[in-house]
Amino acid sequence: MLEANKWFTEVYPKDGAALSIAVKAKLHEEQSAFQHLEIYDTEAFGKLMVIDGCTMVSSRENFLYHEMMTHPVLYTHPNPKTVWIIGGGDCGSLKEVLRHPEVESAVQIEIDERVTRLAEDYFPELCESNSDPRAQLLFIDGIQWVKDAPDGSVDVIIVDSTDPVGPAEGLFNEAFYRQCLRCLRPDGILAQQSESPLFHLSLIDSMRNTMKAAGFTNTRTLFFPQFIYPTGWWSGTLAGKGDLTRFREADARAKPFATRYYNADIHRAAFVAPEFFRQALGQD
Ligand code: AG3
Repeated sequence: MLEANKWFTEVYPKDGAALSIAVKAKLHEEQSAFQHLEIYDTEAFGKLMVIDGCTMVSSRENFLYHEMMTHPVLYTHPNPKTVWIIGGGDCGSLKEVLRHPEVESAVQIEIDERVTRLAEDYFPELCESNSDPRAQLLFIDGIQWVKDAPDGSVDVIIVDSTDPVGPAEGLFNEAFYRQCLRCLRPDGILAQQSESPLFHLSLIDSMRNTMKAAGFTNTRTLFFPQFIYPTGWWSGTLAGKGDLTRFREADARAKPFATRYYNADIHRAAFVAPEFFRQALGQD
């Protein structure tokens, strides 16, 4: 018999499903100024961070998300020198971005400083590049940051947010995308986590339409597994004015750092859309 209190469960009420992870102990719990934060020690997934009841990061498999939210967009961009990460407080995306030697500056703009402080305590491996001289960690509202930033001041913006409810809601609308487009240089690319292709197809559709309404000419969605997120299958969506099928393949094949999921063949494969997705949303 399994005891109820041995399990962390995230319920997806609209989808008639739930995910449970066996836990050894709850290590931390607090209400920050923005959200409810929990850290668990789990039986099989290492540490687990939960925000407002939603799984965010596990030690065992966060590499999938963090590699796929960073390397595909950075090897699509012809020459990414400056990168902003909106959200991403656990610092996992920042760490992957900084593996690229051509990146000269990476700014993480996280609204909730407590997420980063907890990551430093419980996921130190994600924070190991925080003291890189190219890194800047800001604890301010990303929406305000893009509003205030000068035109054409960044090459890649990565939106590494929670689900589009609560503090992250304003990161999925036309006004935000317009500001991102204004801040991007001509070859610039916006990359945003875009939820589950199976559960959230209409969200992905509306994100892509909203990106286009904001002035981006091209969008492209990529797919990757993520066990702890709804359906275990996740996506990221790129938006740009340039050709998003470009790929610095030779650079990706010769990447000067190790990865556990991403490689040049995964890059090509990840952008291949399943049939139901193409039928609903079109080819790109
Ligand atoms: N950001 C996407 C998390 C979405 C999870 N949703 C859920 N469990 N319902 C993850 C942040 C990693 N840096």
